Amino acid sequence: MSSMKRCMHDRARGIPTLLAGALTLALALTGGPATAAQQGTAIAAQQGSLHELAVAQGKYFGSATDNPELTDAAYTAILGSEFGQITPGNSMKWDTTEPVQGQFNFAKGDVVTDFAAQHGQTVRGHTLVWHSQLPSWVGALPSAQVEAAMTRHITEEATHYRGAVTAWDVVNEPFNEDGTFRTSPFYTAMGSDYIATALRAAHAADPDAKLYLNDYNIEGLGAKSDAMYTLVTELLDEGVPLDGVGMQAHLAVQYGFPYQMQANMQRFADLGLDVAVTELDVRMALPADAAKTTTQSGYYRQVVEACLAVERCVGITVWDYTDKYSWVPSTFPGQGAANLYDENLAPKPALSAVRTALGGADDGGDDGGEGGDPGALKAQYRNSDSSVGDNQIKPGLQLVNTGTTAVGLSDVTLRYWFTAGSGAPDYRTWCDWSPIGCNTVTHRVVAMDTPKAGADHYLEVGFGSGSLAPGASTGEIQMRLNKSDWSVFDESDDYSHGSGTSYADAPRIAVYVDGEQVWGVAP
Ligand code: G2I
Repeated sequence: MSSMKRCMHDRARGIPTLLAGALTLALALTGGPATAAQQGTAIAAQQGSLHELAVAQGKYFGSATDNPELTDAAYTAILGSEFGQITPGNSMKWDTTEPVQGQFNFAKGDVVTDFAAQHGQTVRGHTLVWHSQLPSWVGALPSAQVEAAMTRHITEEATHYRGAVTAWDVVNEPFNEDGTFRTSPFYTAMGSDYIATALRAAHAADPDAKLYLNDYNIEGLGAKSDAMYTLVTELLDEGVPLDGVGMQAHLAVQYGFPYQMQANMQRFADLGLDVAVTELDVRMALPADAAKTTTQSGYYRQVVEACLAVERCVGITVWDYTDKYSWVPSTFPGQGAANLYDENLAPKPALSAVRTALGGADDGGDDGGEGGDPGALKAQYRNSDSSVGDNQIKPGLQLVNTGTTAVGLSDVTLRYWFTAGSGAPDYRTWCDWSPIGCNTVTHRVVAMDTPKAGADHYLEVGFGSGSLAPGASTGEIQMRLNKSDWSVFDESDDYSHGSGTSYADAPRIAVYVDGEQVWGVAP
């Protein structure tokens, strides 16, 4: 068992103690009565902190942090109680740790690892080799000296944090958007070989740390994630020490949800790698409004769902947990509100969405649904597949709002149950066409813990955003799925399978709002 997994299990055994201590902790750190935000934290902790909920699913839940914030007692109370993993946002970067060649300074990073040790948290080290926040002396070195400087930097830092850092972002952001290698002093001096060299140096310095390559815009299928996939395949073939791929997940409501995030995670997992969501936030153009907030909650939820559906997805880290300390407004003027808690450390709808997605009890907070009567939804189905014995299942689905108020779609999911038969246990799912746009339709296959007659898996269909007006239908959503080895199904006994070729009400397809069933009969 890996050190990180071992630690997660140890923390799971420690839950009751943590729960009992949550309110005391909030009070102790401020030395006075708990503020509203702290009381909120204590209540949340009684229901299970984000990390405790994640541990129950075999994952961790973490947050970035930074040295200036660690003097904010209200902030650290939540950081220490809700999160089981922290990542230093800046304090382990090269400009901080080796500002002058050969002069190492780990004081700021040590503050972060000390905080983690005091709160039973693991630390993701971020980052050993990156083109940014790189002191100018590195770029000024003659090419022939860059490899030695890089190896020395990695060796010193990874050795210093042995035992305190469980996973390293060894190389950060190696790719351009089109999948070509990004230019940096390292690439200029060594070509893409710098990546293997860096991984080998990190492994030599700390053989127990999990070693990652980390990048943004590789969350979905696309040119950049293809480039990462090709790179890691080659590194593994060459026997280079590599444990995982970090997907930063700096999302924005205006850019849509990453295309096929779960399938993308799964393809890396299928190579034998761990996957981690390392820097999750979901920004928006300010001011926030109900629609953007609903979309944001849906994105957070979908990231959690994707991670939960992929066994090798080890956990999720948010880049930081509060709007108070977000990097977004200074980098994208006019944008913000990207985090789970607002600037006053009050929980936002996205927090409820994450908590619910992790299997926690709904705390009664508004998690971004748009109100309306959630019971007034129904599923309709038609069979778009004439063969019951081929290698694909093709349900046509539509969702209808039979009520009198609009329903926010980002909290709605549909389930179509089927039997897998023999063959590969992993799936490809497709939305082939829908008038609402397949890019707003999310889909995955979930294996049931307890198989039922005609059902050991279900196709889950959800929505990234949007709302359904009273009386409206999504129109048809042409879904399709296959096993990764294209082996055949026997659909004749599938619970949700029907033979009708035009749309009709489908009680064997269930509709859920916020995970609560509002239509249909489950097997
Ligand atoms: O840009 C967001 C993240 C993208 N992925 C890699 C991460 O390392 C990166 O983190 C951010 C930090 O959260 C920011 O805090 O990286 C930024 C720099 O690329 C950090 O911003 C810098 C400011 O630009 C500096 O002016 C400031 O001195 O933070 C520094 C320390 O507060």
